[in-house]
This record gives sequence, C-alpha cells and structure tokens, in this order.
Amino acid sequence: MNRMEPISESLIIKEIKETIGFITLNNPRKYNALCATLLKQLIAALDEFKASNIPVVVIRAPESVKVWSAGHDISELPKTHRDPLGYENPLEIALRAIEEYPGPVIAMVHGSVWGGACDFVITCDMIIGDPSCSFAITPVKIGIPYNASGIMHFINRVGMNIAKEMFFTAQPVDAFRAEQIGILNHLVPTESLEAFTLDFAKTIAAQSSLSIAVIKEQFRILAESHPITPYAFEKIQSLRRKVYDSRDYEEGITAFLEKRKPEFKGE
Ligand code: LCV
Repeated sequence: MNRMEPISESLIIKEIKETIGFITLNNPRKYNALCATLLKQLIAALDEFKASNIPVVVIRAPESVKVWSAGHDISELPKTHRDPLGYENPLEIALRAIEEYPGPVIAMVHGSVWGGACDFVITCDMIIGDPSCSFAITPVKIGIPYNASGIMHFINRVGMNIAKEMFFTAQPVDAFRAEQIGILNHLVPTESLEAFTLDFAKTIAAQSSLSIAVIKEQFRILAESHPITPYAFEKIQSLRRKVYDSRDYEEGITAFLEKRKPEFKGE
C-alpha cells in the first residue's frame, strides 16, 4: 500500500511502498542542499520508520534531477572560529542516525552528489545508481578540514588510495568508476533504477530483520574500531582547528557565497 505523506515544510517526502520506507529529498530550490531543517525531518522520518518496524529504507531524490544533493548547506556553515563539522552538526547527527538504523539504508542515486552528501550516501549501507550519478567530496574546494569520522567512512568504503584521490582532487567520480572502486553496489539503467532498487530492498526485507539488525550493528562497531590514543585525538583536533581558524576557511565560504573563485593563501 502506498502512503505518500509530505512533511509540514515538505523538505522531504516520506512514503511506504510494499513495506519498504522511502525518503525523498525535496529541496529543489537549493539542489537538495542538506540544511538543518531537511536533516531534522529526515531523522524524524527514520525514527518513525523504526517505530513501525520498517525493515529497509531507501533514500532518494525526485525523478531525473541533475543534482541528487549539493551537500551541506554552505550558508549554514559557521563563518569562522567554530568547528564546521563537529559532533553536534545536524549532518553528523543524521549520519549517525543512518548508521544506527536497525536495518539497511539504501541510497538510490541519479544525478550528482557533492560534499557532505557524498559522505551521506557512502554512510548508507548500500548505494544503487544509474549512469547519471557522480560523487565528489569537496572540503578542499572550500578550505574545510573535514573530520576523522567522515574520512574513516571513505577509507572503509573505497580504501586509502582512492579516498586520498577523491579528497585531494575534489573532482566528481563518474558512475562507471564509482562502480569499479566500490562506491556503487549496483549500476543500473535509469529506466530500471527504481524497480531494481525496490526489488533489491524487498529481497532484504524477506530475510530475518533481527539477524540483519544485529549483523549491521556488528559491521558498525567493527568499522569504527580504530584504537586512537588521547594524544592522537588531541593532535587531530588541533590540526583541524588550525584550518577552521584560518583566513583560507573564511575565504572559501565567502567566495562560494559571493559566487567567485576563492584565493587561498595557505594561512
Ligand atoms: C547552499 C547551494 C549549494 C550548497 N549550499 O547551480 O564536503 S564539504 O566539507 O565541502 C561540506 C562542508 C559540504 O558539503 O560543502 C558543500 C559542498 N558542495 C559543493 O561544493 C557543491 C556546491 N554547488 C555547486 O557546485 C553547484 O551549485 C552545482 C554544481 C551543485 C549546481 O550548479 P548550477 O550552476 O546548476 P548554482 O551553482 O547556480 O546553484 C543554484 C542555487 O543553489 C545554491 C546556489 O548558491 C544557488 O543559489 P542562488 O540561486 O540563490 O544563487 N547552492 C548550490 N549548492 N551546497 N546553497
């Protein structure tokens, strides 16, 4: 039974199709930029699906958009002297909600994925895309230090080598390469993307949801099990502070908002 329920400010659309939960990003004016309001609604939708024992969730954008999501809403980033991606950042809270959802969360992707939205999709358990999809992680374009958990997501997904290339070039990875390097679980033709994803989700939903939930949580614990000394933690924090306290960080954000190329000075 399809129940389409637009949420109050309709920055997401929540629906259930044949026991599978669907969340559609619905902020077209800003290319589905992940603003705090959208992320709050997405987390609320996941909580509601969890309360209704929905076994699998698919997160998608509307049909045939050219941009799946433009990433973190840059206008909401702190201008300077504050961690732009701290533990309490709405995007970080949403990533943890995806990791902690007691069932697979699948990203169904067509169109380009940018920045924090790239971290968002690779934090999902699996990604199914069509030939129009591409993935770019872009902190170096804006002068952002990123954060350790986000970098870990990429290392776990594509390995150190490719993760470095993605971070240091900030260039989009196209659908074919994304399939080759393990970002995509499946690359399917545009016309069959939705049917394939629904079928795929229903195959999972037919298995033991209790066993899947426990195995997913073991994956999460093991993926995060990187012992780090207090000194290492403090060093990461002080390195990151150097960046978000820098003039380059301020210049990166301002240049984006002023629609001009940033002039970084390395300080
Ligand atoms: C706010 C936006 C955005 C946006 N925020 O259309 O990974 S990290 O560390 O960098 C993290 C902090 C992060 O996620 O940062 C954001 C990373 N995202 C990006 O670098 C993508 C930025 N956007 C673009 O490159 C272009 O907008 C794309 C390629 C998505 C679409 O280009 P196009 O020429 O078609 P515009 O650039 O003109 O964008 C249309 C409107 O959406 C706003 C943008 O400011 C513009 O607003 P106005 O119509 O008010 O001028 N917009 C786009 N992305 N991330 N606002």
